[in-house]
Amino acid sequence: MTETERDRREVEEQVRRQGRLPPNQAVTVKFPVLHYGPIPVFNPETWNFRVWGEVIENRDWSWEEFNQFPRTSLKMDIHCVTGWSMFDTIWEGVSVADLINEGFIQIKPTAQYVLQHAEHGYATNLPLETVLANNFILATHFNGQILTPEHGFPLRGVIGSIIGQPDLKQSYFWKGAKWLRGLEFLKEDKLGFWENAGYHNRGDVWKEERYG
Ligand SMILES: Nc1nc2c(c(=O)[nH]1)N[C@H]1C(S)=C(S)[C@@H](COP(=O)(O)O)O[C@H]1N2
Ligand SMILES: [Mo]
Repeated sequence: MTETERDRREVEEQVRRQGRLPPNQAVTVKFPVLHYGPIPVFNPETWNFRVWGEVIENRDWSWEEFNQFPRTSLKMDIHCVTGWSMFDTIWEGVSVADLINEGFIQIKPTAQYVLQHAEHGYATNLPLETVLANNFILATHFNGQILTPEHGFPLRGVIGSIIGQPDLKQSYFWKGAKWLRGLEFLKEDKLGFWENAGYHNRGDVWKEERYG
C-alpha cells in the first residue's frame, strides 16, 4: 500500500466514525477535475457578474467591483456524485446572503429558486433557501489559494456539508457551477445542465439522490 493510500484510508475511517461519510462515497485526497467542455479563458476586462430575474433591478459588476464585496470563508465537506468526497475543505469568497442583506442584490418576494449560470452555457439550480444557507458560497479561493483554472477560476459556486448542521440541505458537488458568471432568481424551478441530463433535481448526498 502506498503512503497516499494509507493516508486516504485513515481519513476515511475517521470520517466514517464521525458520521460524515455519506452512503457509497469514498475519500479522495487528490482533488479530481470534472466538467463538461473546455476551460474558459478569464479576461478581467470583459468579465462581469450578473443578477437578473426576480430582482428589483438587474445588476452587473465588473471583476474589480466584485472584489469589493464583503468576504467570508467556510469549511465544508464536499461530495461528488461520482463517488468521491473531500473533507474539511476551506472556501473563501462571497456569500449570497451577505449580498442580499447588504442591499447589493434586492430580490423580490416571489424569488424561490436560483439558477447559477456559468461560461459556455453550463447551469445548475438550487432552491433559494439553499443558496442563502451557510453551506453555499461564491468562491474565489480554495484552501488558501486562488482557484486554479480547472477548478473554476475566477469564481465558482460551492455547496457542501458542515458537520453538526444536519438541517442544512446537502447536495452533491455538481450543484456548484465553476466559471460562474451570474445568478438568475426564479419564481419556479428551472433545471440545469446535469439535472436536464437525468441527474436528480435535489441531489441530497445523505439520501443518495444521484439520478432522477
Ligand atoms: N461550469 C461547470 N461547472 C461545473 C461542471 C461543469 O461541467 N461545468 N461540472 C460539475 C460537476 S459534475 C462536478 S463533480 C464539479 C467538479 O468540480 P472540480 O472539477 O473542481 O472537482 O463541478 C461542477 N461544476
Ligand atoms: Mo460530477
